Amino acid sequence: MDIERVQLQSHGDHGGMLVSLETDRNVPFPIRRVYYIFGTQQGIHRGCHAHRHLNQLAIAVRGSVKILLDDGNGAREVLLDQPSSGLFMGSMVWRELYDFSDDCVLMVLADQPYDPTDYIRDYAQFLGELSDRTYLEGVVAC
Ligand code: T46
Repeated sequence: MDIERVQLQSHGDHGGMLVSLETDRNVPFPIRRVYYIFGTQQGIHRGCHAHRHLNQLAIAVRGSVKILLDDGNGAREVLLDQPSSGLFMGSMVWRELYDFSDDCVLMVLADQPYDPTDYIRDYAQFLGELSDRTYLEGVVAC
């Protein structure tokens, strides 16, 4: 699965902490966009889609959230609850976000501008596009 936990170095002392995000140092892509999600109500699920091309790094800079990740071959759940811990999510990974704490602020760095046509919002369509890709890769390999 094209996901990875990224441990972010914290700088600081008893006076406070600082985490720096830098392309090619601890962010594995050129940063083209930053957005953050906050004020999510209890019981709400966000996401519920995959991206055809987009790569992202998500960090719970405050509070916590759970993310279900599914690449069509299996699913796993990741808890983000530390500002020093990031989650890289590559393209063609279905994601659902839930159990947001009241104070959660989830910051996301992305390697592309916002593009609604990059979203796959239907799970059956997601599985279909995955199998199309697998077939085409097999053809190229021959
Ligand atoms: C993802 C998860 C973790 C914009 O105008 N610009 C943006 O850059 C984004 C991300 C969203 N929007 C608008 C589009 C919608 O009207 O903000 C509204 C909420 O977006 P969405 O329903 O896509 O939000 P989430 O929380 O379901 O998903 C977002 C990202 O879209 C997605 O890429 O991986 O956060």
